[in-house]
Amino acid sequence: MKKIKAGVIGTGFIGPAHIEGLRRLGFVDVVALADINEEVAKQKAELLSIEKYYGDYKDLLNDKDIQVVHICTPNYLHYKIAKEALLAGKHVICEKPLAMSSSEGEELVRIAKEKGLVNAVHFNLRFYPLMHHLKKMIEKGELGKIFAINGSYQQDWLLYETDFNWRLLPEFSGESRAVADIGSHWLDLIEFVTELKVVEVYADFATFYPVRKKPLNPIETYAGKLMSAEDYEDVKITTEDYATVILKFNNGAHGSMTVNQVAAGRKNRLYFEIYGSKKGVSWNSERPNELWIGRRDGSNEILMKDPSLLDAYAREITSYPGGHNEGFPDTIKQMFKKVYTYILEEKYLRGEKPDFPTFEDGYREMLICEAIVKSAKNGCWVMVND
Ligand code: SOE
Repeated sequence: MKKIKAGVIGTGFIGPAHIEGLRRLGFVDVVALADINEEVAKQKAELLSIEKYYGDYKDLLNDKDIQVVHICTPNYLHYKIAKEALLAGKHVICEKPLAMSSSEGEELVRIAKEKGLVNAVHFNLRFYPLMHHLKKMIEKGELGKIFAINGSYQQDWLLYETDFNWRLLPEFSGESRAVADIGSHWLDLIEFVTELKVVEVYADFATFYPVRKKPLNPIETYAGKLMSAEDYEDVKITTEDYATVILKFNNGAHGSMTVNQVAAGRKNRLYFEIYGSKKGVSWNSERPNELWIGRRDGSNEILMKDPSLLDAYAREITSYPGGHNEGFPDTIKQMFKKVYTYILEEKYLRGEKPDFPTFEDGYREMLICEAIVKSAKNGCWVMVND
């Protein structure tokens, strides 16, 4: 079988997860990686058994073997590298958020279109089979008219003032932190399953630690949990630890989203509940194989992920029978399977609609995020530009 060759830029927390997902497909060879300098790149390449390594991402972009580039760097590099990769003729899979501003996002959408290249943003949470199933339930009208959508995305890896990461600093992560980092997943997932659009937002932000203690040596995402409280310097923090956003949707539904990166005990929990005129549903990413379905005039139920019980659209992204849990790494594999099949079967050359999140979706999240930041600053309702 013909294999597609990929290169991964950035090998912190998420880069190795991309590499693992790609390897599980069987028809993709990860031939090279790039990191901040040659020494780090070499170390990571040995650790991950990757043939070629580059201390400068530009050399990876010039590598003629590589057809697809994965951008797994801190946020501030996404736009710059994605643009250069597209101009170098590579298909691009970029981490979220796509860029630092909607104008950058819009430019990437335009360039990808002009170049006719495949582009994807890593909103992998769509690829829990029950999320694909729920999308079909809603499409078939099983929930009725949607009235209310509420939920949260909460984590505790930044709970202590000694927890530190590049995401805390606006020059690396953008003006917003929690909303851009994890709120973007929640918003993308809700718009994906409901096919509704957020049209107006009202936000309240809080930064509980206006000053944090930064370790003198670099550390990776989530690694702070293992450090002791010494050798730190004080750093001023302006990005939000917490946000609650009230939402209005284009069908008249109302909702709210809370994001919190200092929520003790919540490791990485995306939660939502959607209430319609016929049924309600709720789901939590820490128990991803269970969907609660609520009724007023009958028994509530828990639908367990089992291919035989799912819509064909969801069955397509399950790899194991019921009772065999599929989790976070599986969402990555399933998303990449769609993207790489699209490339392999040259669907982009025929203009077929991609069935995965593209730069358009990344741009859309940038627009919502900007409206949320504006609302938090000005204390008023803000329309989402479209
Ligand atoms: C950190 O909050 C993070 O790694 C996010 O950036 C990811 O998108 C999420 O999947 C896990 O947490």
